[in-house]
Amino acid sequence: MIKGMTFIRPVHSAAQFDELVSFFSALGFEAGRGWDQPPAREGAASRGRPFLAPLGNLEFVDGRLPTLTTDLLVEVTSLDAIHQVASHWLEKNHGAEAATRITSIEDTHWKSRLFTVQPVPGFSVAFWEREEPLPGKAIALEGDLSAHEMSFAIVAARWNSVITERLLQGALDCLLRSGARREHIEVVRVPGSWEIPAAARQLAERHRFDAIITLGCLIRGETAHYEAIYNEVARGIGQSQQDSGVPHAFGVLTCETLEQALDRAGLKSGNKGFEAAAAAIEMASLQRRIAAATAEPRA
Ligand code: DLZ
Repeated sequence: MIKGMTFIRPVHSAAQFDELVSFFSALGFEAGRGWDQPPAREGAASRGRPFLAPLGNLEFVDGRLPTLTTDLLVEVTSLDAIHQVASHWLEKNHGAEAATRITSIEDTHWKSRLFTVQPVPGFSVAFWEREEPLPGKAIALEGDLSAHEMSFAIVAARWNSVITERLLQGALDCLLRSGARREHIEVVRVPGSWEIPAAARQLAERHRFDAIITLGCLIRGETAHYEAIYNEVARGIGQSQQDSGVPHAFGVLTCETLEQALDRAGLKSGNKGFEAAAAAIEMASLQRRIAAATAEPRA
């Protein structure tokens, strides 16, 4: 099964390597797991620093290219903000030369806007944004799956921890791959699912988090008053969401058996922790978009 693609870019000096790492970090790319290799007997030392984006693809083009002069195309959602960060980085690192290394934002022949920047000589990146975010579809307000600059709290129950720890790993995996930073994720553990609503509410009321992710596992066969507990947990989480206005993702599994719970925690039927985190990101993003779209009264 294909898992990922890596576009390797050799850099021929330590200074340029450091500059590229600084530039890509400044723009908010998530850093992958880097590596440093000491000098081998007949070779020099080497190091690698991967940068990740939520989506990537390798595109072959026959005919007119989207842009002629670039090594890498990066699709973004806030092109003007990215242009500002790139210009600022260039001014800080290259002073008077900065203006010669970045173009202004221009329309393309493919219903998009684009600019090109050269963080180091010989390597250029083009950033672009679609004019129509959903080509072919009616424009609707929708959240995306970028968790960049977002904060999350995860409330995980310890009861049935063999399941809830897997849900937690799934949720963290989703948040980190989507651009959230580890230091912007607060993990809170509670004894059982019954305690999730109280902790979720307290966290939501701080208004420090863009969304709350709740993770627990109730197994019918092993839980007395299963229906009553489940209903109360669901009601409590829903009420915390409505009262606070902070999105709460519901990742509390309700299963007949432990085997069924394992399937939903990463074995056969996906990982519901991952899915809950994706829903949390989308709702946090949607909330920002609704706020932005409705800030000004219609003319
Ligand atoms: C007591 C209990 C039982 C029987 N079963 C579960 C369960 O399947 N999943 C779960 O998350 N928690 C369970 N609990 C613990 C309660 O949620 C709660 O933590 C305790 O009753 C203490 O208030």
